Amino acid sequence: MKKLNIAIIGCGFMGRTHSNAYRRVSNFFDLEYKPVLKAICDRNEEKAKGFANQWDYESVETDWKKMLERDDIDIIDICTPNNLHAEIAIAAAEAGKMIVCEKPLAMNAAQGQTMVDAVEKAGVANLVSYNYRRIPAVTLAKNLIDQGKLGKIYHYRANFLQDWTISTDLPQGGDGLWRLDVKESGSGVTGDLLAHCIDTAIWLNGPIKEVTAMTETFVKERQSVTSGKVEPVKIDDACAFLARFANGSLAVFESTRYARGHKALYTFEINGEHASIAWDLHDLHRLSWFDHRDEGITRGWRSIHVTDGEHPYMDKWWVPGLQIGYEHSFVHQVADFLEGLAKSTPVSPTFRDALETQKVCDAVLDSAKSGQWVKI
Ligand code: SOE
Repeated sequence: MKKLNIAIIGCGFMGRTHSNAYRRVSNFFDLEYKPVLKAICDRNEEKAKGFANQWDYESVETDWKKMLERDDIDIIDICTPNNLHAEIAIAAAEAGKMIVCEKPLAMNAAQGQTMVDAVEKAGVANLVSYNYRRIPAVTLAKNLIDQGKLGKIYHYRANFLQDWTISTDLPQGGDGLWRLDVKESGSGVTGDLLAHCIDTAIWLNGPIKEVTAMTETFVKERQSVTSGKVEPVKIDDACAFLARFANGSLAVFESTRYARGHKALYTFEINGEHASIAWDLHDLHRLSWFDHRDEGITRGWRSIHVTDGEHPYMDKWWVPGLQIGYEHSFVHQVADFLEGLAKSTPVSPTFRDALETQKVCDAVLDSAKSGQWVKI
């Protein structure tokens, strides 16, 4: 196995999911490359040292620019708040590093375009972390659709519901809470949660042509962790939009952080001429399937326990019937990326693929402002 040296920037939740993926991938997948946790970077030195200790990183940096100067780093993995993605990715591309970037690609599509230009000019491998594609039940949905089993698709429906920002006492900015500060996040649920739904939707059902949206900011002011002052909240707390796909199907998308009782309820349902598919992140190892071609007397919704060796990725794990979970989607993502490197083929979603999602997010936010349908 050839060693591939990884440097992650950011020790938050995503820094952990990515570290775990690089650590475990070679134990389960037969690959040409073996990731080595070479360096971890965070502005907060104590935090970076603690993280390095826990995950066994060989070195610590507090300035990400130092990582780019190092010859012993092959992949820069960006797990920072969204406002840093572009600057780091462009500099990393210019330094000739391969790049993995957390979603959403950028603060907006114009910025995303500069990132696409940079990686394509430098010719470096690149990937955006839309991990839900690589949950076996979701990949199975993709395979069934690509085999034409649903026939013509009429409807796409997706939700991503949370409830963690309902308290008016929650401040904005800083660790974890940067998602509430528009200067660091670019948007609220649209870029954070709907971006996942849009990425999956485009992957499963093709391009989105136009959207009409509404957004709401329920809590108008929050204390800023950075300034200490009460400042206006400029993100979308909730967003709902309608969309038309290029294949003629109609879609409804909804996301909020104010759905009391829901922590991370990502669901989608697709209705085709012959069959329908439904999936739910809280039951992620199952795919619901209804096939109108089944014999009438036993026709009904089936719940497929996606744990068989024939199911996507599952032959790499345990034995049929035993489940895997959320963190494995990141392991699959790294496995696919490393396989792409071995074959010198781009692995989706590349920066260019993720730019499509970013364009839809921009159109959704524009439509919510103008009250008009917006074409992508
Ligand atoms: C927000 O709570 C969040 O952590 C997102 O940032 C992730 O992308 C999503 O997968 C889970 O929720």
